[in-house]
Amino acid sequence: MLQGRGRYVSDWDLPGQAHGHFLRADRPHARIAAIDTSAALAMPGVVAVITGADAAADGMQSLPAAAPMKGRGGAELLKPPHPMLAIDRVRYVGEPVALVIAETAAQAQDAAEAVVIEYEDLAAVVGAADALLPGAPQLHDGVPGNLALDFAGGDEAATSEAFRRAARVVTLSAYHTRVVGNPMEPRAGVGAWDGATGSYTLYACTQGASAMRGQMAPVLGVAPEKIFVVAEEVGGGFGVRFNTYPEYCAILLAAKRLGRPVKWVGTRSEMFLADEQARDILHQGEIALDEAGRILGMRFDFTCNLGAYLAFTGAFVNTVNLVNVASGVYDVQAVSVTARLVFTNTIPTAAYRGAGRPVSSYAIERLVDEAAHAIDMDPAVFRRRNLVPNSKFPYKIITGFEYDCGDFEGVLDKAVRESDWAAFDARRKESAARGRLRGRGMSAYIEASGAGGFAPYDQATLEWDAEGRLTLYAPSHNHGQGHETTYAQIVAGVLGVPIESIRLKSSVPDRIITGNPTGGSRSLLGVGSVMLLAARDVVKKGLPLAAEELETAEADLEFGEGEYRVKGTDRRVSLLSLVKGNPGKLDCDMTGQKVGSTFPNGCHVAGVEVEPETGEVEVVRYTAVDDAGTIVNHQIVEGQMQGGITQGAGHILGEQAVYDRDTGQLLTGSFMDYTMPRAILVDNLRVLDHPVPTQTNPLGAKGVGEAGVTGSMPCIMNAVLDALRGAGITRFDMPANQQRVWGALQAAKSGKPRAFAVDDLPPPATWR
Ligand code: MCN
Repeated sequence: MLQGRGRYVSDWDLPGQAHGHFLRADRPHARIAAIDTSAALAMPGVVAVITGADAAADGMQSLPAAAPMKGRGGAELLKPPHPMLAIDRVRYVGEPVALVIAETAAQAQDAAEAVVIEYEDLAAVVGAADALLPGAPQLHDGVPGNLALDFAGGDEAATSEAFRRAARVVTLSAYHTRVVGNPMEPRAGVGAWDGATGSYTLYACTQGASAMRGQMAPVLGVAPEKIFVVAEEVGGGFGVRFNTYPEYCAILLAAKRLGRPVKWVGTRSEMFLADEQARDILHQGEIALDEAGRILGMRFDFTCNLGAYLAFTGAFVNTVNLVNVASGVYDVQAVSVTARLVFTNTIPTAAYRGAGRPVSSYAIERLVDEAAHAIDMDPAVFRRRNLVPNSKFPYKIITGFEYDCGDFEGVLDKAVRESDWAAFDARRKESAARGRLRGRGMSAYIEASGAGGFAPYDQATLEWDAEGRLTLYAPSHNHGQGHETTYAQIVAGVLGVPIESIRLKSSVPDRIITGNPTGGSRSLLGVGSVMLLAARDVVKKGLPLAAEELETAEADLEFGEGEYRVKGTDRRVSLLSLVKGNPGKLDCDMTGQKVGSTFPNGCHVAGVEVEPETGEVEVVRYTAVDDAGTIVNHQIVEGQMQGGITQGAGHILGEQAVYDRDTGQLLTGSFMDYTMPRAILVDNLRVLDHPVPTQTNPLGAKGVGEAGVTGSMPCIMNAVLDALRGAGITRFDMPANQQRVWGALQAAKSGKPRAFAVDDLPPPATWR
């Protein structure tokens, strides 16, 4: 990378390649009456135009989707077909309708304008709540009322009973705004077909080849082993590079049809219309309290916007990840979660850093804060009173999951201490003296990381070269998480070889490594654990070789610092000399056992200042105390937390994808309209470890890649509202952008306060 030799997807060029351009739907919902490609085919350089009908004629199938949980009464998730190129009907602005292939990318783009599509417009709906209304436009045959799944988790009866006993009930509804992932590298792909072996190769920006292979195999109608996915540098993933996409399948089909590679490089504007988006969830929450401020029960109802089709992880984020930590860090056994997964005429939504857990954490931690304020109790004291005490681990939560270990009390106490929580009034006064409103917010979050149920196991391969350099092959892809460093640290730590002699590779041509891609903050505890086991296996394999070399029994040997020693003597042989003398014998191919979920948790405290004249919010202090289990590399963990916290701050303070309700167009389709967070968004950010190692994986590690987002979103919003309370505002919700904050302040000043938050929704029937 430093020498400029890093290869992103658009850096790959294959001999004889043609270039593709996708013609996309310019309207949200319409029947395709006819497509005329004749003028386009006559344009200079044009090789072919492929439509949905062509793909269907070639036997191409729907993109698949995971169905992790059933709905009420065992109902199945409804999965309508998701074609790679629209057939008969388009359902969102940006949906690929045709792939134009030409000798150059510019020729393909020009020719796309000559494709004539005759549409018959249909009524469209972009909001999930609207799509559920009687008479709403219907997106798919076989999905009545646009409802893909009516999901219920937890214990509804126990929860209702807790609410009947409550001395006080506090409610909070919120809309979790829709966001665009926006990795730095716009999506691109180069597809190739090898007729001799009947196999496809795809160069793609991906978080891991195995997921892509598994998802594309049923679409293309080949075994997963017939698909190779290559990715060297990937400019960011953030969850939206986890799944395969229609475009990837279409360029592979095109490569097969034409017998030559096809390359497509998306633009930033295209990514606003073509990458999976995230969140867009309306929720309603309710908490039941007793006289002493103890939580008796909580219930949440989510209305989740799936977009026009079910993305592979679309149902996952809105079911499993909304219930797996439904009671948060609190000792409460009466919790229920319901969610309705709804189709609308928008871009499909899917996993995005946190993948449902930030939504769950936001619902819990905003509600808990609201409850503390409602009973006039310090939010830190209220939380402390309700935490799962250390004496109760392992703690089984009502939705079936188990927190194996933790020290929630110690984490919160440390956050209170380190953030100087008690001296807040002095800081508030000091800010007020400068004309600024100051607020303090807390969140005590927990999330499930790591189960990685998409692959049967994780594989790691360790291969030595003749010079004693080691290459590690992993199924997970590194695109900013520092795997080259941490996996190498783990292996070097066991083998005692120089860390700089270790290389990491994943997603390489002609090699299939089974396992989970990068996602769910599981790479360290899943793949990292297998690296540890593989390194230990190398030491074991070297034992007979060392014994032979030293003419002694294996039992007389010990291994440390890269050498085998005859115990109690100075006779020794280095691992590297055995590697060089026995080519291939010390390579290792290891498959690890499936690891379970881990439960990273923490307590975050944010201090914000609001400038009343402009509505600008600044995060002026942030203290994060996190339990990520055993830490392999603090600097990397700190970087991951900084990134996650800033990403969460970006979502709260500005990011929002907005659709026009009337036209179904994405109004925030470029960086002119969509606020991307900046690195400087969170000032004075401190990340402190509070490790409680888990027994659920050999490393004792818990995931960190997403925890920052899960912790920071409710924390910062709680702080903003706390600041606004100083101006008499009691209800406000994300996005806390300048315009909305200023609007709320102006309304409060004028004596006609307006709620900059969703209205309280009528309670779902099952709650009463
Ligand atoms: N680590 C550690 N000690 C721990 C836990 C983790 O040293 N106790 C290290 C790991 O070795 C690894 C890093 O921290 O180098 C992150 O590890 P982990 O929590 O296992 O997460 P993953 O590597 O699986 O990364 C996935 C996670 C996800 S799901 C998203 S989304 C995300 C994220 O990581 N996308 C990112 N962080 C990102 N960072 C960058 N720069 N770019 C993205 O797209």
